[in-house]
Amino acid sequence: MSKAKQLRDRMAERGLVHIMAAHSPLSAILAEEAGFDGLWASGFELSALYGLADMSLITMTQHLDMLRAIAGQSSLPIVADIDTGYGNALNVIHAIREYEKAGTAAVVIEDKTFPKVTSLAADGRQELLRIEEFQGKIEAAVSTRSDPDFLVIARTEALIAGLGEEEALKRGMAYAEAGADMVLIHSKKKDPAEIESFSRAWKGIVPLVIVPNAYPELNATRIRALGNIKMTIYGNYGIRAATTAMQDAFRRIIADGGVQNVHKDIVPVEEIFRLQKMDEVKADEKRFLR
Ligand code: SPV
Ligand code: MG
Repeated sequence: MSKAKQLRDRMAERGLVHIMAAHSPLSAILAEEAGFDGLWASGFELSALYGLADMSLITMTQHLDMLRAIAGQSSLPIVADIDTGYGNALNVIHAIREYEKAGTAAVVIEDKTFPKVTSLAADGRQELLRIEEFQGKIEAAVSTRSDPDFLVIARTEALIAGLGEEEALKRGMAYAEAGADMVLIHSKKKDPAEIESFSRAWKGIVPLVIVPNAYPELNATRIRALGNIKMTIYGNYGIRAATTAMQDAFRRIIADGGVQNVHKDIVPVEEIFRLQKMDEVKADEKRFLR
């Protein structure tokens, strides 16, 4: 069964899937162990991993390289954040071929112009494509996929750009008509009211996806109550959790003048050995090294 089918089946069975951001194979392993339904190959997280802003600075090759490394260490389906699709509809065709070959289950393409500006930044320069042009990109993605279960998710940034609910609904409907399997509606409001209102007003034929980065109170119970949101992506929680843990440990080591205190509060090296599957390596050593 393809990973795309696995993701579709899980959505049908559970009603709502929880997708965790992964910026590395290690974070993907940890997300799988924690019980998530899939992984989000986040542009924001990978950019941050390189110490860069999420502004189309990371190339498709860099993103694909990391995605392949993640796919090699996790059995979870991967939802790839391909930003604007790296250009126009022709770039999208190339991207879909490459992402499908790399083992992706779904892609999210957003209706911003290339190069994009990250969505949550205050005063971000948020320019949107013409609806027809973005429909062309969605149609290109849908007609390029070879696995019919591969999900093409259209993301509208209309609320992020401050264009209001009516424009966001119009865009979402137009993208669903162009063949998108789901519509991702993004918001940077601290209050979930904007997303809840959009979800109640949504009359489209396809389900919704959300990324509750700015409005964390919208938990699974509230999401399920809305009825038409089938996927929730925890878009920057991996890199934020990792940063919190490293900042804390690094600051304590400097403050304490050594690792004598901090070592008790972080995982022992044996836990890293477990994640590296050292037992398998040891068994192979015994078996093959002569
Ligand atoms: C990402 O994780 O790269 C996203 C979500 O696209 S956000 O950064 O909130 O726009
Ligand atoms: Mg992104």
